[in-house]
Amino acid sequence: MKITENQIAQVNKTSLSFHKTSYDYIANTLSEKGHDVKGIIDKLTNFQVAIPSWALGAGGTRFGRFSFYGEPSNLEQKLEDVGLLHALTQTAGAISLHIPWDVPEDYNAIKELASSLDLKFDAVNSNTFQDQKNAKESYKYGSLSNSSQGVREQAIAHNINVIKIGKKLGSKALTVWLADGSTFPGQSNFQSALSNTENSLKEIYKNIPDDWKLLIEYKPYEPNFYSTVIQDWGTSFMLANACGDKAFTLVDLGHHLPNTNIEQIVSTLMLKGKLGGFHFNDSKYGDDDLTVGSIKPYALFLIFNELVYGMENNPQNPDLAWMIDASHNIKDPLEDLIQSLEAIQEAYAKALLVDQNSLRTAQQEHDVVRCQEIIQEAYRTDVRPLLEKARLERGGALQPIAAYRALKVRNQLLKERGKHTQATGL
Ligand SMILES: [Mn+2]
Repeated sequence: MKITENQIAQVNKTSLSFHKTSYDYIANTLSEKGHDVKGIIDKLTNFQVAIPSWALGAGGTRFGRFSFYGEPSNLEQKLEDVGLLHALTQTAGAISLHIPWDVPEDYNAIKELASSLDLKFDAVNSNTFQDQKNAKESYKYGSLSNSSQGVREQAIAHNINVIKIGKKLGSKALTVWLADGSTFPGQSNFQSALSNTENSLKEIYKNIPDDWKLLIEYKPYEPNFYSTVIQDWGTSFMLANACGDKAFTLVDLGHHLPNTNIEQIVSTLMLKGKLGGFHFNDSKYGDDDLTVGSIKPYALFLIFNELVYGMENNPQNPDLAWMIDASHNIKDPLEDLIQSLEAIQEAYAKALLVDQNSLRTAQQEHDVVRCQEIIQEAYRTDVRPLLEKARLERGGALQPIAAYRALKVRNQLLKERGKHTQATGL
């Protein structure tokens, strides 16, 4: 299934007049306050977030999985789904593949399909947290950190193979997330596990092309419940430094213990030029993988405030790889992703409204109340008409969820693919 610009234009007709009224109001108000509204719209238009191939099916928990039907069952259909999201939102212009779930059979055909849908290939992801069929070694007790050299070598070889696949597709980064760690005290020697991981990452790093990045993701717990080898940003930062200039830390919002000040982590890493990638989701308790902005929208805004500050003031930090890394246990995955994309754009737009000069002055004058007023003035602005305008200018839907429903997308997918298709993923 493909959504045409004409279909979207038809659906947009019903809300065009309301959009004009609300956009004119906010554009005039912001202009009067000295904001460059066109500049903000341009930034929103250029902000593209990758969709991971594993987020297109119903997620699940270890207790059960409830399909939403019509799920993509092969790589072509996964690309089609991201194409649908991109057509509606104009902000999902990339897909992030997971190896071995998404190894293309025909590289040229896949690349052609992607370009026909206006999609790029974002970071490729390796998988050493599951055993693959016919694998010689098992990752039960870790991969890059494993005390067995044979296991480490298998995991390193897998990552090098993922780089090769990514190169053929035009991808520019490898993301490594390890499930390595221990579940019981005494099970693992912390120092050996960390040294092994560092040495393994250095071997992988040797194969990172010059125009690529190695993104090292961290997580405090789960699937191991006592220790994780790369447990926090500090460990990831240390390993990235040990590897070299092309290695960076990747921040996943859900990979923090409750109440961690993530915006400060973002700020520190950007100052040091070592923030390479970002995974969006939201959580109440742990790595809940909920819709972005559904639980803590203010925290998301504060994080974006630091990202915007870093993008404007830290030329030492490279462009970031943005991706949604969420699960959808009980929602239509595509609707959930649309909501996440909207929340990301909303937080970004609000962060762009923070009056950085006034904030700097208020900070220097130690006017704490004024500092808060400046931040919250931006947060309280309803920026949704700006998002609508950015989508409209690129031929997207004014109201993507409403359009998705009006065009009966899930019904159509169900008809084309059948009820019981199942996507690979988490
Ligand atoms: Mn992640």
